[in-house]
Amino acid sequence: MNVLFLISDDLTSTALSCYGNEVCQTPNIDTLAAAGTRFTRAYCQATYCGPSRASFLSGYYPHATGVLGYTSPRPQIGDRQTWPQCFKDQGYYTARVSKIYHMGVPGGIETGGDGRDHDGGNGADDAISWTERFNSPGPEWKATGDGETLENNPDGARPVVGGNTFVVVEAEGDDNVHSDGKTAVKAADLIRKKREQPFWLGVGFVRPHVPFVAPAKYFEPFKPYRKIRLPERIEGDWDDIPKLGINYKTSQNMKMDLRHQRKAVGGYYASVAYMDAQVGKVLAALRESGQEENTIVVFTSDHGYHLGEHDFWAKVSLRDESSQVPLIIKVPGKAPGVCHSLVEMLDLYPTLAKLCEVEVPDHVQGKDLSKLLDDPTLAVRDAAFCVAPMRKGFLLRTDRWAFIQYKEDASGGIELFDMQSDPQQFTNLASSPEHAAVVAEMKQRLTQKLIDVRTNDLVNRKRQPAK
Ligand SMILES: [Ca+2]
Repeated sequence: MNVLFLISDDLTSTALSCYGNEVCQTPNIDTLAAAGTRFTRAYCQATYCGPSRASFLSGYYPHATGVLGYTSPRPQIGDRQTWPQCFKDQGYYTARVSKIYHMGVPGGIETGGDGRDHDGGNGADDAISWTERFNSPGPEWKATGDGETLENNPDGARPVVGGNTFVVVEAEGDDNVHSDGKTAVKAADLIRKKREQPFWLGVGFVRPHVPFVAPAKYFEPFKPYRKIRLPERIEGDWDDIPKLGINYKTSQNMKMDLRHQRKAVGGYYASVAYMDAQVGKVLAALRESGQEENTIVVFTSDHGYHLGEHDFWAKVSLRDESSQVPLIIKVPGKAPGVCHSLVEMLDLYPTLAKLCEVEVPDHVQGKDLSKLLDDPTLAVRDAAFCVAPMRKGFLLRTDRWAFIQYKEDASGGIELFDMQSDPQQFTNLASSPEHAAVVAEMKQRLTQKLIDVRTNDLVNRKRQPAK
């Protein structure tokens, strides 16, 4: 079996039509979902690129390696095999196109590296994981077209800028002007190429990560932007949550009025629609190459995203919109299904290894999900674990509860949401006396989870400082 691993950047499942979005249409991802197993409760292990990617690629939780920022896990894991490396060592051709390990967006895409001095311009990449690797440079925010900076631009005086900033560009030209278009072309080439070995091909799309840049036609379904519906908001929503629970980007600190907010959602959706079209090209190439019946396809994102819920925007938050990820696994010959089990991105490494009969190293901290692909009513976990080191935050997500704690001793505050009666997470129950027992139990479970995470074969290893 080949593995085709498709990963979008900063994609919340709530923006996909196969996860219920009625405005943003993603027909290509939907087709894959209809033919595979769609997971409704998959969680990343960290809510921003660097630590999330280092985690599922290395097989360790962020607090096992200590990779909580934008570095490669390699100095921490020594000669232990990453997920693609494990396949490479057992006879696979492994390649990445564009962003698989962390890479700065838009900086790294503009330059074809990551805009930082890591690994010769390949970001937090890990050369030994790959037989070959390819970058997909693109103009990003400098693309020719109709551009506007939405963030911190109340009077409209700010020009279109780069960096991690909400910018929309309705671009001139076709799909292949941009990074993801080039990524699809390269991935299709690699799929068509006949080779002796099976492949593990990682295809990294950078949209819908900011800047929201796509060919103008992808914006049309979302115009006029004034018709975009923003999420429900309630009075006093922030009053019962700790300071660290207020996300790092909000409508207020980004100075985005309702017009800016609606355009941000429209720009995000256009970026998702553009990315979905590129996914379609890669899947068409797979079909045309005659390898659909011996290729496992995975589609996911490195973490989720807020589109105005609670007046929060972007990533980092540990609420479901940000910590939950889309996850579709299609295995040839297996019946399609929808699986509601809690699962983690860490589970991908052992699951794909099992499905491909590749030997999994002992260090891997995830669980094998392969039996869920035969029977989606099964469950493998009673909780998913996710962190936001930037906010010193920890999430333990069980069937019923979302328990979020800030700082290891909880001194930064606690949030407890009843996901059955309050799926939008409006009411923090952490200080309600009738939930004291639940809080105490979840606190204890979180403490134990961190102990388990830190009990691993790296513990006695002399750490090399991260690059
Ligand atoms: Ca990301």
